[in-house]
Amino acid sequence: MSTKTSRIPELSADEAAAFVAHGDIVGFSGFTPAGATKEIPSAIARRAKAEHAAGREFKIGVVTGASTGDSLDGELARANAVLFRTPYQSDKYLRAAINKGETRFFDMHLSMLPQMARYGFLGKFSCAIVEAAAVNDKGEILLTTSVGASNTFCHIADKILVELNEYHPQELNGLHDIYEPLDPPHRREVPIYKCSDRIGSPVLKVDPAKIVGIVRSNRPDEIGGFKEPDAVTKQIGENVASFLANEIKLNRIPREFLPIQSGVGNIANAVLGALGSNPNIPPFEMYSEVIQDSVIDLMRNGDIAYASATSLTVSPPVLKSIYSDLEFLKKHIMLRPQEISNNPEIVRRLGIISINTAIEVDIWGNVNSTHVMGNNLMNGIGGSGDFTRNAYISIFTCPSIAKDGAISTIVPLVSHLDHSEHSVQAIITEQGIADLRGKDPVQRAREIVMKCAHPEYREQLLAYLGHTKDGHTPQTLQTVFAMHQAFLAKKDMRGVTW
Ligand code: 0RQ
Repeated sequence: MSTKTSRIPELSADEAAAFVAHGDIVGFSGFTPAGATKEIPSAIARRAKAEHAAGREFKIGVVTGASTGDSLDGELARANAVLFRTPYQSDKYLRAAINKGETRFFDMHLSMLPQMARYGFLGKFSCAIVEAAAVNDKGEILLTTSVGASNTFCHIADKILVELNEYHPQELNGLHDIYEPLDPPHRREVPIYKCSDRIGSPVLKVDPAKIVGIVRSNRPDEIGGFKEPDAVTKQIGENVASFLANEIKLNRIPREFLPIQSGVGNIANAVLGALGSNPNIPPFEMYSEVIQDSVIDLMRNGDIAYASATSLTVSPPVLKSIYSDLEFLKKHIMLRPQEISNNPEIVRRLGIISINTAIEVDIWGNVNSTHVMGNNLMNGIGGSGDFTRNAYISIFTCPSIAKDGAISTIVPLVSHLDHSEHSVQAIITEQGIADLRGKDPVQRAREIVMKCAHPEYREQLLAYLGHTKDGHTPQTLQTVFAMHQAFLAKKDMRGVTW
């Protein structure tokens, strides 16, 4: 693409921030810290602080692809500049503001965010602020390490500010595939039949008249490293790998295997590592939302053949190493809008095996991915629902205990519900594998307690199950939250009697 930008003014970050007013709804690029804007949100935070110091209100609606980095969520939260936030976050300052009720947060399936924004359900977007590796007078924008919802934000916002980050080479051209479906009643099928199908444009095309300025930067994504797998996460990973290897043996997964979706974090990293090193699992493809460090290692070893996602969430040293071999990168990786990477139609068509992490799971198979003890938001549902509900096999992983055993992650009833028993097919902890397919509620409960609960909690949970024989799902409403109440009262779920 040409990089001629003589018609677009170059601005300082503070000049760009002046385009954003109190009460505006702003769509920022970024899906995880990958591809998130940095200079302009920091300048908006400075502006908010100055406005507050002068006794004026200044808060904006912050919409992104998913979580972002400290320069966006952290700085804006510390400046008390976030009126509302959606669809996902993982920043400790923002989380605190949300849990204190200072910032409104609504938790959304990530595939739905772009269409809800287009339908007008979230309000009028005044501005899109996106990070780019290149931009030109024709309104072509080459995105960086994520696509997220940037395409939609640029199409629906009144004006666009581009943060031109020279850290990212222009040779990235060819990594992205930008495709936005038409809205009902004109929508057609999304024509992706295998992970590597390319259906859109390598650059984002916008109305050039809407680009009001370019701010130059040169900064890596604010992505931290991962903890090395410990005994528990390693065991969870090995259990997932042996479950899937056995499914191949039983001819329930085709020999050539099916595409994998995997969440982010330390457990997901360990699971991918275990899949890669299991000799009974063939080299596989990923149709996922996030590509993290472990995927790149597995790709170099030939264990992962291809990965389609919406973000390249790798640590700066790993990104540097792949930027030194861009042809390898473009041969094996494609970044798509989150509306496509997480699209339920494609998940169902490709037969994706989804692997996500739970905070707690109940004995019936319901999963809580987002809240601690019913009240406090952790991060959000992210893409876990997009994949789980539509997967070929949907798996949730978690350690059987948290906080040194004071919490059992297996409980009589989840204190918040994100994924219901109807969508969840297997639960895997370091203790074992609960296969819920084809089982009624009582069979599922026995399977989960015996295979997945920590031995310290097994008797207690079985005693709950034996409490009543009433009904199809023999629940006892009077005591169902006794373990949670015990934790709130004495910081320990052990020793509850029914
Ligand atoms: O707390 O950090 O204080 O020790 O929760 O738990 O075990 O380190 O797991 O980092 O993988 O996060 C579900 C939050 C897991 C994440 C969740 C405490 C525990 C620890 C973190 P500490 P771990 P992870 C792809 C798909 C939803 C979105 C999703 C998540 C902290 O995976 O946000 O799946 N998922 N997206 O001690 C109280 C319990 C607990 C508990 C754990 N039962 N009660 N605290 N903890 N269980 C990503 C995207 O969509 C972008």
